[in-house]
Amino acid sequence: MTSKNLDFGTFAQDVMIGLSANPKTLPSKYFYDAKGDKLFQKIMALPEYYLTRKEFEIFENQYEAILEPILNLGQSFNLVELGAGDGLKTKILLKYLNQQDADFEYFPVDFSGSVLQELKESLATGFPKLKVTSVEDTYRGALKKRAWENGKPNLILFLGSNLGNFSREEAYDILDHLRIGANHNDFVLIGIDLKKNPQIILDAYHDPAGVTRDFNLNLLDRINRELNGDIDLDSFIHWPSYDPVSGECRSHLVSLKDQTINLKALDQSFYFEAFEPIFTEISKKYSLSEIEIFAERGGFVTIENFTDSEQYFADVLWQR
Ligand code: AVJ
Repeated sequence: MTSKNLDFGTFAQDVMIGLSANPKTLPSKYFYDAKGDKLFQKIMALPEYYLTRKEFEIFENQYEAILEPILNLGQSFNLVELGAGDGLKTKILLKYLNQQDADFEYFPVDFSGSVLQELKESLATGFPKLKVTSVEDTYRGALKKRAWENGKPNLILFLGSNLGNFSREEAYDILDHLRIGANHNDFVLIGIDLKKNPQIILDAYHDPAGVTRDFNLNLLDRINRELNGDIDLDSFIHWPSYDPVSGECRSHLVSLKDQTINLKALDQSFYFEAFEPIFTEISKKYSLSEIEIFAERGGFVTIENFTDSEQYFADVLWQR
């Protein structure tokens, strides 16, 4: 069986479980098929989606300080990236590491095979001598298998507020996997979206151009395409909300009417009451003090918190 078949099985199973639950849910990791990857690229270019630009600013202005601790080891090392995406920010690091003649290998990890393929191609052009080994897996799967383990120190990147896609409890579980997956003295750089004016946060997930709406609805479109569904996408609306207490931005798809959807590939139907929601994504925001508690509970020492000029975003550097 190929890994594609495995993914397909998992998607079918997870859709089955999610739509049978009350309240209904669908896992956000399934946003990222070829169409979802393209939509996310468009999201990153939206004026409202400040996250990417802010983290880019941090990297552009502070790459030397970010890389100083790993370079100071004076040894060959591994650069591991969980959720590599298009690698735009990472390329700033790669460029500097090349200038410094650093001896390292790059291990991009992503759940999307199409993303890894594109990344590999763009790296082959921009960084022809770079040793790249891509890992198609979930964060937890990759941290358990540790395809990069070769006795060298690791700098593990977990950028782009990807940790925000997990609730507090799940985030603790991911951090456990990180602690267990990292060796003593390894470094971890985590990109975290900070709590800020709630309007700014909500706007980032509710753009007037409707790109985020299409991104969210792609889950239903993907069900139609891959599971032979008959879902009328116009009968659902994209509904994000932000709770400034928990820092949770939560996205839903709300059924505008009483309806039954049929998924022929699963030989299943699911009934929706009018205005019944499907919970699709959490994008959690943190304060710097909450992050410090995370580091301590996770068994890491904070080396430095890098932030942008407006303190919208942080990249925190921890050592195991
Ligand atoms: C890629 C998970 C960081 O949560 O901000 C963007 C995904 N969802 N707009 C985020 C996303 C809606 C994004 N992450």
